[in-house]
Amino acid sequence: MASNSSTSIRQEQHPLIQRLAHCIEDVWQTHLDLSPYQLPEDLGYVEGRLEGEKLTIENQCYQTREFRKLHLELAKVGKSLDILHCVMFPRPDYNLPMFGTDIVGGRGQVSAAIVDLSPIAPPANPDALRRSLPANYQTALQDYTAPSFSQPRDLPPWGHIFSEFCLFVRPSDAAEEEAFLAHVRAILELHCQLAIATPSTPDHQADLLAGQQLYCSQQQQNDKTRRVLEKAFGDAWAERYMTTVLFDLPTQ
Ligand code: BLA
Repeated sequence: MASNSSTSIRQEQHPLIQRLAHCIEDVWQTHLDLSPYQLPEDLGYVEGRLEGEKLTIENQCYQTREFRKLHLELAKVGKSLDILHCVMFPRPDYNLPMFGTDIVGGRGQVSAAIVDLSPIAPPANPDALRRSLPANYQTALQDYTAPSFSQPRDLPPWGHIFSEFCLFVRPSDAAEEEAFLAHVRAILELHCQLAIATPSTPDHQADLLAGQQLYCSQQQQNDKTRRVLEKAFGDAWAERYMTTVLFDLPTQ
């Protein structure tokens, strides 16, 4: 599945990132029927260097019956920063949450590891702050015990898009890295299994698109991601990349 170039960047990355990338591909291939997805122009493999260190980005993208876009990105900034980013965008005629994970590490240490199934459908109760997860996801996640970590991290102000089950930590040792990997695998397997069992319901598309729109506009406010991209590629390129590759919306 991986191209030769992605094999090469991967071999240089933090071991947790290598293992998580392999895990995501494995779960996708096992549970889903993958077709290719064309990224805008040639944004599959990108290298940039404006100030400071070289940034290399490698993207893999697929689509399936239920998902408009499955995106796995690996990025490397010089020798100091390794990044894994993955988002699964549902088609708007499927009432599914948004799976997202991000790992940021470097120099042997992971500083941020986050995974969530984020709610997209309008809240069941109009006064509720959060959008809501489908009932079968809610039940499955309530029944599942997530591992605990010694260094939980606080979400930034734009992070209200994430669910109550969101896990955001700084793994403190090899055992916690292992626990994070196992947790992402469990969440991803659950998601793939529930997604393929979910029927298409075309009548809620506008609401579900609005939910995805909110998710993307909040993620686009992540200044830490934006700054890394701006330093290597400039402001306009970073804006285009964040809105067309990382957090784009269906063109319809
Ligand atoms: C944090 N993301 C970060 C950080 C960097 C990046 C440098 C700061 C690390 C830290 O605080 O320890 C950089 N992430 C990137 C770059 C890309 C990337 C350059 O994906 C891509 C090229 N981010 C996501 C997704 C989620 C996410 C899908 O892309 C969640 C599902 C979350 N990343 C996320 C959060 C933070 C973060 C919540 C912490 C932000 C903060 O504390 O302000």
